[in-house]
Amino acid sequence: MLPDGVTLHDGFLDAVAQIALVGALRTVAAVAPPRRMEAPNGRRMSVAMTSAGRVGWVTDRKGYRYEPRQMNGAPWPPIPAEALAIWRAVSGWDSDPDCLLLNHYAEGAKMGLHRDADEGEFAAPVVSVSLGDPARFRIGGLARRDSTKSFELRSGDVLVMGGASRLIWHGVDRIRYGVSPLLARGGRLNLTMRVVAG
Ligand code: MD3
Ligand code: FE
Repeated sequence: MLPDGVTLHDGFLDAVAQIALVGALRTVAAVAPPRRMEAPNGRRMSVAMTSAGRVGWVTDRKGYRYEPRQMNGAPWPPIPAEALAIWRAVSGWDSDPDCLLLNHYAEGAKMGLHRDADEGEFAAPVVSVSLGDPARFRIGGLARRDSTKSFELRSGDVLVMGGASRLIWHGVDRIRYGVSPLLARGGRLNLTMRVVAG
């Protein structure tokens, strides 16, 4: 059983759609290369991240925030049409996201338990798409100390986090590196689409 507001579309993307989406994300990464950014505590994240859209999510010693430009001053690339089509199919939200956050997990990368609370519109859901190697995803409750459970996210799965679950704690314990043939260098891509401006 998933918490209220969480919808897992198991195997939403077939192999052909996954390959097309990876191709579109390669274009994003060419314009805005994923970086392992510094958290406010000074530790570098193991996940390499980049963005597309009006704003991108960044972190450094100063904190977490959304910025209209990359570190080099260039704007973020547009959100690919293939990703917008997924948002329009599953989000139930009547406008498009203004940020796509792209996470790359190389062998050994993980993401600690956190909440996504830097956005300006918590009524809108977050839509996540998993590509490549499977991940052990951990999900808790609205309070940090709430009990957690975990399940596997596989290539082609689409997860919608909305309503009562929009601000729950979640993270990625580990990936099972080398399982999926989708990405040439292995690893996992996760993209999340968000509404940052209200
Ligand atoms: C639950 N990414 O980028 S996606 C993130 O697999 C993030 O890369 C993970 O957490 C990943 O912030 C998990 C699933 C997900 C995305 C957004 C959420 C779960 C969420 C927002 C609220 C609650
Ligand atoms: Fe998150």
